[in-house]
Amino acid sequence: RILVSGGAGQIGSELVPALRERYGADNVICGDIKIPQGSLAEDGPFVQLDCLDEEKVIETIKKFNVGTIYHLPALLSATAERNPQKAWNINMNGLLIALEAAREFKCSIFVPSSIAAFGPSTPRVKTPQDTIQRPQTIYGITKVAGELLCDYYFIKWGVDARGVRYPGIISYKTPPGGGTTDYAVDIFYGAIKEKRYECFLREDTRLDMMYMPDAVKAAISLMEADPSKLVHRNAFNITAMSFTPHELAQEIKKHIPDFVISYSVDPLRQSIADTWPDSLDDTCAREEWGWSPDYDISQMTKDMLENLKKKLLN
Ligand code: VAH
Repeated sequence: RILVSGGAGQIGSELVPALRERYGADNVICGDIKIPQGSLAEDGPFVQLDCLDEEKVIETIKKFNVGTIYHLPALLSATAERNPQKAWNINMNGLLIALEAAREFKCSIFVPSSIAAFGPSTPRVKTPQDTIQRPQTIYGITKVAGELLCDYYFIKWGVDARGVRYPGIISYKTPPGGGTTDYAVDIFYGAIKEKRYECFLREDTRLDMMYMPDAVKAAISLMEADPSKLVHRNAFNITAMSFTPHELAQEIKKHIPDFVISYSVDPLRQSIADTWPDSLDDTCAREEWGWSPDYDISQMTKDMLENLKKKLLN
């Protein structure tokens, strides 16, 4: 069976249903510290699970005979920067507990990293898979440390740990969760509700992004990949598109011609975004486990507006 820890978060809310669809609802346990509304807790097994509660994590793995863990709990970049000690505790001690459990019970484990794992001294354009990683945000530090810890558990104990460096993820099912890239989610709410959006990043801030269906596909594809073909493990560069707030606003205007974007830069989140790459090179993911995205900026924008309209206007 599969345990998705942090399963009620931004990625988990869409990964859990996709896994249940693929493997059968009863085989996918959603665990989260907060009990979600709706289908996550109704369509299959749900466990109230604090990733820092080692006993409960082990009890859950034994009770459900878990063979694969998707470990998603983390404070995202902006939230983490406001509470670095709490971010270290959740992002690192939560991960250590999951890795120890994976080692003891021979589970495979998916642990997401992020473009935040790169810093200002990293090559910004077509950032290579193997390059310097000296992030200057606590979130990025926990992501690099997480990558190293996962590779350590693989090298030392053979734990089947795999991960991807996610770019900003855009989705309509959950509200934005304290990330720097979340302007690219907020903007759609503003476009539909008020035909305007005040963006907290500069109009020329270029960042890698990905639509949620591709983010979910990447996690499942990597965990189903033939391990003998994996040269890398933690964690693969993956991307789907790279755009600026100005370019995204132009794309939205193709559907809502009188949409207006304005800018009121948030120094904290701008300083975070300025340390991240402009575009990733995801050749290794493509070569080692067949990665390829389905959504580009125009397909994502069309699908986001259609689905968010339904959600907001019903
Ligand atoms: C954040 N959405 O903004 C997350 C992600 C690359 C960004 O890690 O913190």
